Amino acid sequence: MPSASPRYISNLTRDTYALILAGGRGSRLHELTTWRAKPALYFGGKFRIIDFPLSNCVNSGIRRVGVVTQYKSHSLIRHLVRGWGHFKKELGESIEILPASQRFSDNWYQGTADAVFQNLDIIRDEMPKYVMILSGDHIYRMDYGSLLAKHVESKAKMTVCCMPVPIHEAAGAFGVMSVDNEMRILGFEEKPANPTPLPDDPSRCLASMGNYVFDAEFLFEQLKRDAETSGSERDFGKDIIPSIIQDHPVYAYPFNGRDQHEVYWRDVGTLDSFWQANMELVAPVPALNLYDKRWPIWTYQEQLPPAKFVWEEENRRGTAINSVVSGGCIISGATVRRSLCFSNVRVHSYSEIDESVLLPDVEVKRHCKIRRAIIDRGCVIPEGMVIGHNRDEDIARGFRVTDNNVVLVTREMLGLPVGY
Ligand code: ADQ
Ligand code: ADP
Repeated sequence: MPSASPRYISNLTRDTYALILAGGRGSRLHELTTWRAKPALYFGGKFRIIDFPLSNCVNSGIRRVGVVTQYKSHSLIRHLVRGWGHFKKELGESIEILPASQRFSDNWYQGTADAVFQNLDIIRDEMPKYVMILSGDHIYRMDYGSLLAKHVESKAKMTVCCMPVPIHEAAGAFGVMSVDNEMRILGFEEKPANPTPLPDDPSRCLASMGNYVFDAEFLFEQLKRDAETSGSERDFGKDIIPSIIQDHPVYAYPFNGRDQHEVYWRDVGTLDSFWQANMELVAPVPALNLYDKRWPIWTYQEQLPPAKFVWEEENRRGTAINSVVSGGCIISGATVRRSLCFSNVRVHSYSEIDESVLLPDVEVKRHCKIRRAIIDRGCVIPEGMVIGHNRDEDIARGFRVTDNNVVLVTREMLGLPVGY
């Protein structure tokens, strides 16, 4: 007998429409998001960031999803069409791409609430009982079924996912809330300079993850009211939440990870945090489990030959240690340590790669030395180039070097034509 699937479709998830907000600019990722929106950014050896909320939806049994796009959406849309285009309308499944199409006004989406408001008719057509609004920017595994169950059980009109975060990390970065013993939200401030600490832990506060569940009718009413309110920035964190917590039951839902063991949630908003979060994955036992068959992370997968390691002679050993290497890669006579090689990466003889993230289609020619670097898609690193060993030299070459000495190299910086 096959074992019962741990994934299930409950009435709650069936009655839910999820809207993933994927329009963010991600400006602190600099040249890495010049050509792609942050949710389209590569992550973890073969994924894109958007694959995480999308996989959470599918694994939780939510099969009706809209993805709201705006900024530099070409790469994102291509990925969605290739990787997520197989949903079948006849089976009640759909993934719809909702671009800022200026359908109701001359404006692009203003805040996050406006991005939802401008798609109200599309959501209404689906007649969901619950609408889940998810950030497309974060890496985590979460069973949205438990969140929906809690939302219904507490008779909330809106539920906000939250987690305790050190005060210094939350200040100016997250929405921060205070709650009563039942987790009803009593106060909410969007990105306060001085967040209110938790009553039992002065070093931490309760931060919003930017993921919300609404009773559908309540959401529709509030979005209409907000659209008629002058001075509103049309944003969930700035406008909607603070304006409803007094008169309506709005609850906080603490995020516990996929299975209570893994409280992993990352906002890879900067080059340093992007590099760091990728590095965490090459640890012998990473905090994020990508190998859990019960919670697969789905993505677009090109048909590629297996990764190959060529050891030609004693001083040309093709090896990768504590690294992840994707399909289509050939590591020939080179050493790769604590690094991630995305699809189709080539590393040639006598080169050494340490603590680096090599995005798809990168080629490293012979005799290169690369350390603490993010090499953008399609870069060809010329023979003998040394990266990440001399800060001044890297800056002089036009590479971007962070305060933490992480080096970003793009095709443009190498003088290669863009638009690979
Ligand atoms: P931020 O992440 O700073 O704070 P925002 O920049 O509005 O809020 O982005 C939220 C999500 O919406 C992101 O996934 C982004 O890509 C997307 N997005 C932003 N503007 C959009 C637009 N016009 N159209 C489509 N998509 C858009 C929010 C909350 C905080 C919370 C943090 C957690 O406001 O309260 O603490 O998320 O990261
Ligand atoms: P290097 O500069 O390290 O010598 P090469 O591109 O010459 O790099 O490739 C070295 C080795 O990698 C080859 O001898 C072969 O074993 C393997 N290799 C390269 N390309 C392919 C390929 N298309 N299919 C299979 N193996 C390949």
